[in-house]
Amino acid sequence: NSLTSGGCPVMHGGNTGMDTSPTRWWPKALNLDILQQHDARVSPMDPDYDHREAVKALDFQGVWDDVDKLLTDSQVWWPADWGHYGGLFIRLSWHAAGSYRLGDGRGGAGTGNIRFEPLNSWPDNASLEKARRLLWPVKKKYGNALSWADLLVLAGTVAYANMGLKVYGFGFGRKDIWGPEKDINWGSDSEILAPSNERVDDISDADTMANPLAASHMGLIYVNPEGVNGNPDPAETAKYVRTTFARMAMDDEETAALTVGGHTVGKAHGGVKADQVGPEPAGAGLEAAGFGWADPGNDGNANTAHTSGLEGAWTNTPTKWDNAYLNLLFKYEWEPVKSRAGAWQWEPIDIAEEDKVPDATDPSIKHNPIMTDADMAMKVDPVYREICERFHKDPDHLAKTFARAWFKLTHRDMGPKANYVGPFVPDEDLIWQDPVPAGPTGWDVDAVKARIAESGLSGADLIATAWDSARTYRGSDMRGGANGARIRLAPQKDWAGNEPERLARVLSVLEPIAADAGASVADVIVLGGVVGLEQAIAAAGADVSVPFTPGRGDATDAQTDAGSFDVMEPLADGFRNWMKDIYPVKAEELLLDRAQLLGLTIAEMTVLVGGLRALGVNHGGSAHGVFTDRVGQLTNDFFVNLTDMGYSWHRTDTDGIYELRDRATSAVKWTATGADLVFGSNSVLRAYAEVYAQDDNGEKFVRDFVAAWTKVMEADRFDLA
Ligand code: HEB
Repeated sequence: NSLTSGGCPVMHGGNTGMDTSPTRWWPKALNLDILQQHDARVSPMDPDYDHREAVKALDFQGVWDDVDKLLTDSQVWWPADWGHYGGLFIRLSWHAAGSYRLGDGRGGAGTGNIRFEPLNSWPDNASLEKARRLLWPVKKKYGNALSWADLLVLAGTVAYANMGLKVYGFGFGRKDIWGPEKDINWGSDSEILAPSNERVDDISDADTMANPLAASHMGLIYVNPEGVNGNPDPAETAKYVRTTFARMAMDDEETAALTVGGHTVGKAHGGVKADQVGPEPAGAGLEAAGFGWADPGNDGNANTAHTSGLEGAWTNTPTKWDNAYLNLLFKYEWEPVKSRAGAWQWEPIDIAEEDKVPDATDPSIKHNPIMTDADMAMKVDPVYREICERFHKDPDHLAKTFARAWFKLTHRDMGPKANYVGPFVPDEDLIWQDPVPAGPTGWDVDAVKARIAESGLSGADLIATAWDSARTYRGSDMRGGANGARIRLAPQKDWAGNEPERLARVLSVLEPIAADAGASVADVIVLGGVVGLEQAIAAAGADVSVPFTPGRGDATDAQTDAGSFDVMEPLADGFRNWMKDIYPVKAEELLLDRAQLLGLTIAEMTVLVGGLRALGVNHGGSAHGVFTDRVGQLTNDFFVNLTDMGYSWHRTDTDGIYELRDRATSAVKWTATGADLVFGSNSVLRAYAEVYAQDDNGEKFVRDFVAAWTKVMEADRFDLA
């Protein structure tokens, strides 16, 4: 501690480094930071700034043209290979987008997070900080309307178009963040680039990699280019390519197209031995100006740059979209050799002079083309090989498949098409966008409310069904939610978390009501929640109405990629006090994770849990955490009783289940889970629970509950913005 050490005369009482967090002594305590990111105090923009509106005024063609000009405007401080930044910009876009994982929807290009740690300083992202610096004049010129997040993926798209690919389209509309994303678990590896063994159970089976991780090492976007744990063996690498790309929602054909198309342009950079390279940006001195990986061998020419340690280009036409990659891959036998920097790569045996690659600085010098172990996997793995042989014979098929896969790669975490802005948005609906048709709005809301109220469904039925339909939403990739009413389709209707029998019974009542009124089922499910809540509020003696905005649509089976919805299945829902199984992760951690995906604040999570307990909507009707004698009324009893010292808390023989006993009589009054008691035991959550337990906040509790509830119900209403 600088206050007590060394007698330094400078007052240093603030925690200004990363190593002095005041809570570091209790690493197992619940860390609520993930609910406190990107809030109003963090953003430098005016409070009324709305990026979704601002981006609409962007000069889209102007940005495109300016990026296009930049491609061949080589700068002395980072000269372009062959005078063309296309390869570098494409790698920037790909690494920005490629951190996405389907499992929890986190990662990806959507927030511009590659500008911040850890991604900014990951070894795999070396030199991409230079690519962003090259793009800065465009960002500076177009200002607020052009987010970094958009520019990062636009750059590679413009580059492909410039080099001759017919690109599929581009949507603007990504919103920047202003600091590291704290919610993403990138793995628990002991160090950056730790052996893959730390994240797989069985190194020969890539599918045993810890979920939802989608890279073979901490610090890489996908796989080790030199081979599994650095040992060249394309058949083994193929398994890791398949697993990591599948976890990013890419099938074999898309994966092959991306790999082939990616390495059709640009080069790898192995200037000096790895141990001579300077520290990454976050570890470098101030005078590095935000750059990292200083390379002592760099003499100011492009051909001395260092990035990955592999060295060379894949084709002899590295600034053109063409079929040269597959021509060379299939024409020659390849052998593993060490690059000048000491990395494993593959080079052709007995290559003809005309197939050699001109040097990036001096075209009179010729080099062997190279392949990474992952490129060789395209030839060695039988499935990839068959796909690549087809691409080789039919370059048009490759171009089309690649263009679509590139669009998916760079837009996958933007949610539905309603979030795309600008003139380059393709018309076609794509299944991975989870399309939802617009829903009717002209119907009589009050009449439908009356029919729901008379339908015989209980408040708990209505509230639980509405909650279940909406709780799948995840802000990480803007998928899920109540819109589309996919809860009535496979696979969701059969998820254990949705209590399939109860759900079928409730839907059989609500669907005819929707049909009669000309409303969507999606709207009527949410409206059912409104009816149930308003009854529960009235029963508690309060008078607060619950907002409702119609217009949700009903998706069809044909609009639903059932396979890609499997990852959306809730395996736990702390809001309904349920876990499908016993997991190594605690109930309260799963609750926190879900609250973050729903975009909730700590207060919103707290008020929702307490309110839902009082409403008696636990999964399977369980009584855990229902600390009230008037179940079904929207009261703050959960918080009042949680904070009441009249009860003592006890573990039971069942792991994760607790008892609350009356101190006077020792009688068991209630039972609870960690997702209940954490609101009384964790110091931060207790502070929030006390707010809602207070005598003066009974009405605030109801108002806050309704606001948080409505936020969840409308989380996916991008059509309203
Ligand atoms: Fe790549 C580059 C690896 C995929 C695109 N890559 C590169 C490199 C490496 C790699 C190592 C070098 C770097 C330097 O600079 O040094 N990749 C890889 C792997 C994979 C990949 C392992 C998996 C399979 N890529 C990919 C994709 C894409 C790409 C998918 C897109 C689409 N890359 C790329 C580019 C480049 C690279 C463009 C170049 C850069 C320059 O030029 O700078």
